[in-house]
Amino acid sequence: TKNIKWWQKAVVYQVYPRSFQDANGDGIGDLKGIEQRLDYIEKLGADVIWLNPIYASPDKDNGYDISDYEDINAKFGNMADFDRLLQKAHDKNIKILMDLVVNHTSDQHQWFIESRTSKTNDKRDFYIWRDPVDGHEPNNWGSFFSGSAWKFDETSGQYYLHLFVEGQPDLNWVNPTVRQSVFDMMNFWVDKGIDGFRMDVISLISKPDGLPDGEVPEGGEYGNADKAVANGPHVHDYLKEMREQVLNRADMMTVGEASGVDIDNAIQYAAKDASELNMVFQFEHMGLDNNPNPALGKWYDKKVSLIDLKQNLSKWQNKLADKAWNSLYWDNHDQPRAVSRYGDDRPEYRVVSAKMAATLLHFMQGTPYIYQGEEIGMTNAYNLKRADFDDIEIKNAFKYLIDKDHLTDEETMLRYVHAKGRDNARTPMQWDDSQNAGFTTGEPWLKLNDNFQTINAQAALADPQSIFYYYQKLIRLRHELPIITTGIYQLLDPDDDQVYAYRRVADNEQLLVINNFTDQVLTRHYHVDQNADMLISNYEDDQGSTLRPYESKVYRF
Ligand code: TEU
Ligand code: CA
Repeated sequence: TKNIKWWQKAVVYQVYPRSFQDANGDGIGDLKGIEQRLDYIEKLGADVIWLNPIYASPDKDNGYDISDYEDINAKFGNMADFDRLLQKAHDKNIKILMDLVVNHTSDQHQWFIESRTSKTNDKRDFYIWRDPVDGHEPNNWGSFFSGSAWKFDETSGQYYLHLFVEGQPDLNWVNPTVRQSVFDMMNFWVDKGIDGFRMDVISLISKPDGLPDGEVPEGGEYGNADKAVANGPHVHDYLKEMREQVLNRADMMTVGEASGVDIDNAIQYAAKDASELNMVFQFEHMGLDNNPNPALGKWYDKKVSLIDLKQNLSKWQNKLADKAWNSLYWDNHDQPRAVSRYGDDRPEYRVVSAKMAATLLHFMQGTPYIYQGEEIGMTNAYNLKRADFDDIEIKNAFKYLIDKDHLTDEETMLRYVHAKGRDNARTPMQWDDSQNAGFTTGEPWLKLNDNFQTINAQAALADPQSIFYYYQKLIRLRHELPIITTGIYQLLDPDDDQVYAYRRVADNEQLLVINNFTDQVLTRHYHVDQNADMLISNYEDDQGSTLRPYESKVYRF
């Protein structure tokens, strides 16, 4: 319990503002809507809200393309609405984590508008401009969202780099004026009293010298920019500089979204000495159910192997212990729904398996993140068809993988999108069974999941056995029992491909966490002390060595 930081005991609730609550009937969630729902988040017991980007943006990538960092997207409200939300959250002892998107800006940001006017403009060097090579792109990098990562600009005859969509030009962090401008902007928010930052693709800000080609996956057209760019030569210097200029000015929480980061990198980013960040979102467990054909990347519909999942999560638990700090997540606005991916969203198993997945994650060491709707077991949105999708990643994937590269067919692709697409997480929050699920009185910006009449917050709040109250209890247990924060993690039976069991061990106490990952009745024998208490379970009684479908139980002794 000594030296435990507040964010090590905290549970974060992620709010995707566009889809949380619409207060003015325009079909888009907004800041006033979040304010109206603070009681709900307080009831759940979360300590921190992470807000996805709410800044001015042309919304080419739902707010991850920012045109003014110090202004609020008019769809969401204005700065007074933000200030009031922050105040109201603080009144409830809920902290607010802001999304920081500084690998790139929007092409509508003033910096880029000036930068693209000419080669000699004093903002030219704010971005990454290169001459064509033999009339082509400067290197082979592909964008994360399909196609080339370079866009030719007629005005000056040069290309600019965009690792994401064309409207997201990458900032040139080598330029000290860029770094200073970013730090000044961050301090604007720190001065408002926000409680920390979630840093978008922060592992990509330092590009490798000479921008070398990336490896081309078999059957693919472009080089892997993620691998080529992640953990570049100066990223740790930049973060140390950010720590000195911004982060040390208050007791803040920081989490770096870190694609392409392995254990050794993570230990550097999130080292205990707090010279850089508090923790990172690592992606390894998110890639375990990728398509075996690397050219298709994440687009696939087979479930993860439990053995692989155990191996991976346990590696992170063990290797970061005492050196750095883990973040724990099953889903977010970029990932499908946890119950559909790691549990079983068939009606008879949805509730029990959502609780199982929650138990598995919430007894690990690290800071857990709950994505809006996860706490009521919202599922993937199988009712959306190609024309219904809004997400640029999904749209481009259809366009390239089917129409252009012929790597798959439309029907298969739709299956993959139903399993993995980002819009699964982005359909509006399901509050009740009224029209549009209580999300909006207008026309929702993205089609609702058609199961909202059975799956909604109102129903969950009325049912003492609901997933909501199970999450509430998980959060309370984490606040009350230091062993969940500090205990040593020990995986049991790494070769069991049906049950994920582990122990947390402290001086005079231990927890035994048992999770049946299947829809089968199984028999397993674990050593359970005579005096053990059942801390939490998703069934009403304990049948000892018999494990019912998706049964989860945690003993304490
Ligand atoms: O995501 C970064 C990232 O790595 C994504 O490409 C992720 O792999 C992908 O969405 C999974 O399908 C962040 C944000 O979370 C995402 O919403 C943004 O689109 C992206 O950065 C660009 O800012
Ligand atoms: Ca609105």
